[in-house]
Amino acid sequence: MNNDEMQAVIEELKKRDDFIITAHVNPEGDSVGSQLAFFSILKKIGKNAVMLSQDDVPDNLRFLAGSDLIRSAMPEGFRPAAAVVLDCPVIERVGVIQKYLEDRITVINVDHHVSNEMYGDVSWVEPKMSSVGEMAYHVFKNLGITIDSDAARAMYAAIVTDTGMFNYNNTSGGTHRVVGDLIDKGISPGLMHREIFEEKPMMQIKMLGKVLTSTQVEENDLLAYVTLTRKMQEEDGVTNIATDEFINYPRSIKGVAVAVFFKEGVNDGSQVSVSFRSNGRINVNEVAAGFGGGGHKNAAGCLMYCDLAEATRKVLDEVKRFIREKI
Ligand SMILES: [Mn+2]
Repeated sequence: MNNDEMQAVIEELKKRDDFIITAHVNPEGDSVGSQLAFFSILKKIGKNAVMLSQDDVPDNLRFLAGSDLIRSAMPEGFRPAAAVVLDCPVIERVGVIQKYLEDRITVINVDHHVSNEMYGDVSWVEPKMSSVGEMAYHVFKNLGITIDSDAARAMYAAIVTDTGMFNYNNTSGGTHRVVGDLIDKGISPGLMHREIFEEKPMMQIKMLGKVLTSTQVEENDLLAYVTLTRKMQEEDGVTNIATDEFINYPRSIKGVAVAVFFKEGVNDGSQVSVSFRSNGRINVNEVAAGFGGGGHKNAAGCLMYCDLAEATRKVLDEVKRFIREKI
């Protein structure tokens, strides 16, 4: 662990009084869970904090206590001295919240993406940690403050989502020791799992069905990809379905080294979001970086500003080049 970086962050938390806490657009378990964890930390050391997010908390995370306090605009008259920016490899990932990060505000960058640009006045980055939720746990421990069951749930949600239910390679012994302690605070993994992963809207399952029928494999089954078109999304009149798990299906095909998920924008057909997963050696962070995106070695993403056909061709060409080079 980068202890000096963590200490520098803790010093900033102690030094200031009024904070905003924010994370990336399209929030998921780690961004919401880590915001709630840092909110709890700041409250417990007697600070004022406001959680800000461009986008709403997704339905499956609204059971987390305090998630209703996450708002999209700064409260009237609140003048923060510092901003805790979580789970964002580049500052632009906060979206419109960036307008509140004026020059006089100290930016405290806490993240676990290997691609992090160290943009903070203070930056603490742990590429080996599963999640920012796991990092937050170490802040609690370091400050010697009690983790109540709400904070334990928030950190558990962050970790269980960012590790793909402890399936991904970012799950370490350290992750499990943290989770073991969180469970000892009285939380129920079964209930957490049910809330986060098994309260899906029926339409999500139907959409998954359509996406699965699009599955293609190439390069001797080393490359698998699926596509969600704008038309598929519009057919059923639903466009706000959570699709982040869909990439796990092509990834789970035997022998696949790289899986790709193409999702055509609903409002704007000239925008395609692309998710990558890899099993083993191929670093999809590098693939995504070639298109202005980023992430981790085995999980990354980028946004393409072209039509679906062009995005598919460009991305697959690049993935194939990586496969031929590395395998
Ligand atoms: Mn994360």
